[in-house]
Amino acid sequence: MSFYVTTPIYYVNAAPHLGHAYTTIAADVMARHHRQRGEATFFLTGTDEHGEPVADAAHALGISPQELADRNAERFKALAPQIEASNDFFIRTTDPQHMAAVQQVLTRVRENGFVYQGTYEGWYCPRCADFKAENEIDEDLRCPIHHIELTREQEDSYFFKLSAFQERLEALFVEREDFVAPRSRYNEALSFIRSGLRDVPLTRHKLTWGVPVPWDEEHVFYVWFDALLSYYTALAYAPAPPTLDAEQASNLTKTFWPANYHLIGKDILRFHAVYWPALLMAAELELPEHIFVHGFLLMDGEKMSKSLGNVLDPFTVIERFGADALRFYLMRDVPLGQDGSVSTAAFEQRYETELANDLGNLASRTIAMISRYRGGTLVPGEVDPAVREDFLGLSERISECLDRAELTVALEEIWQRVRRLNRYVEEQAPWQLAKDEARAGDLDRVLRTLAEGIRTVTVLLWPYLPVSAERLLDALGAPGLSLARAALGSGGIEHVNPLEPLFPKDV
Ligand code: ME8
Repeated sequence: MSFYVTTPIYYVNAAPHLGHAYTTIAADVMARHHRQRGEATFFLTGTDEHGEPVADAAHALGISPQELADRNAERFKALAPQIEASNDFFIRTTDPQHMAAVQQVLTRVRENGFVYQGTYEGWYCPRCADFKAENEIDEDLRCPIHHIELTREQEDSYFFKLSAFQERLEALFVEREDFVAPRSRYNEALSFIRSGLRDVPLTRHKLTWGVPVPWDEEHVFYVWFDALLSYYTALAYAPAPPTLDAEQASNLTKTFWPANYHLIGKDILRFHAVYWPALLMAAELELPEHIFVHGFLLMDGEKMSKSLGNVLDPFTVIERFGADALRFYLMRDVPLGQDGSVSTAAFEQRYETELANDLGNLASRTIAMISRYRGGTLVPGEVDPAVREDFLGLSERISECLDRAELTVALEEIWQRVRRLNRYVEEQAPWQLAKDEARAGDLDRVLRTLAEGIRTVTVLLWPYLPVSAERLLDALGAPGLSLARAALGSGGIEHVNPLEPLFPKDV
C-alpha cells in the first residue's frame, strides 16, 4: 500500500499566510495518518514561481522575479516545520529538473496532437494568472476573487485542445463519482465541463518568466501547466523518504503515481478538476484518485488573502500557543470542505475549553492521581467494559473518515471519546474510591481505564497534535504511534511520569 498527498504549490508573489497553512496542515494530517497505518507515504508541497503574478510583484518591488522567488520560497519552506508539516519534499518550479520534465511532458502532449497555434483574446486577471469565462466576470469587469480590473488581452499562443477531452472528462466524472469531493464541487466541475469546453492557451508570448517552450523560444508555458505538472515531476527527483524499502525508494514515480489526494482550495477547482485530468490524458499519464476541495478561511466575511490584506498571521499564533493549537483550531473550527470564519476569539475559546480543559486537564489529573494514589504505577488488568464499548471500532471509523478526507468529522469522533473520558472521571470519582481501602481494585481499574483511554485517543490525535501527542505518550510510558496501537487495551502502560501542562492557560 502507498499513499501520496499534495498541497497546491503556492505563489511566491507574497509571504505565506493562514490560508496556506490550512491546506498544508490538512494534507499533513492525512500523511501522518497513513504513516501510522504503516503505508509508504509521500507528502508534497512547494512553490509556484513562474508566471505573471510573480513577475508583476517582483517588478513592483524593483527586483528580479528570481530574487523574489528565492526570498519567498524560503519563507514558504520555513512555514512547513513551524506548523509541524512533515512534507517529504518541497518542490520549487524553478528547479531545473522540474523545468526539463515540464518540457518533456508538454512536448509529448504536442506530439500526441493536442497542441496548435492560434490567437487568444479574452478578459484576463493577472493575479489569478487566468483568462475568465463570461460567467466569471463581475460587473465593472472585475475579478470576482481579487476585485481588480480585468485586462483585455490578445496574444499569439499555442493552444491546448481541451475541447478534445469533453467526452472523456464527462465519462470520467460519471464513472468516478469520488474523483472530486465534496459533492457540491464535483457538481460544479461537471457542470463546467457540460457547459462545453473551449481550448485554452498553453503558452504565453509576452512573458519571459516561465519554462521555455522547446519548439518556439519566443514562448514560455502558461504557468498553470508548469505548476500542475509539479505533482508529477517531483517524484522523479525528490529524495526517497528513509522509511521506504529499497524497491519503493528506487523509483518514486512507480511507487506513488498516481496521487491519492490533491488537496486544494475552491479557488483553483477548475484547473485541477478539468484542465489537469485532460492534460494527463493528453500525456498518457494516469489520473489522480481524488481531488478534495476545501473552502476559504474568511475574515470579516471576505476571503482571507494577501492581496486583500486581511490576514491573520499564523506565526504570531504559533509563537504564543504552539503549532498544535493552531492545527487543532483550524481542523476543528473550519470543517474541511466548507468556508469558515476565523477569529482570535474563536481560537481562544477552542484553546481554553477543548485543548486546555477537555484534554490537557484530563491528562494532568489522571497522571497526578496515578502518582498520588499508586506512586505512578498501574496494576495490570482489564479496562472498564462500559468504556471499552464506547471505543469499539473507533480507529476503523477514523480511517474511514480520513480516507474520504473528512478531517473535521474524524476529529469530532475522537473528541467525543475525550469527552467520554471526562464524564468517566466524574462518574467514578476516583478521589472517593481512594478513601476506601475495600475499593482498591475499583480504583485500579478506573485509573487503568483512564490512562489507557487517554493513550488511545492520543494515538489517534497524533496527526492533528503531533507535538503534544508525543509528549503525552512519553509521559504515559507508551510511545507507540502505529494505528494498531489505537485499540483500547493494547497499551500495556506500567508506569507514568510527571507531565508539564500540555496547553498552559497563562501564555
Ligand atoms: O493558486 N482560505 O497559489 P496561491 C483557505 N500557485 N485556503 C486558502 C486561502 C484562504 N483564505 N488562501 C489561500 C495558487 N489558500 C497556485 C496553485 S497548484 C498546481 C498552483 C490556499 O498561493 C488554498 O489551498 O494563490 C488555495 O487553493 C491556495 O492556498 C492558493 O494558493
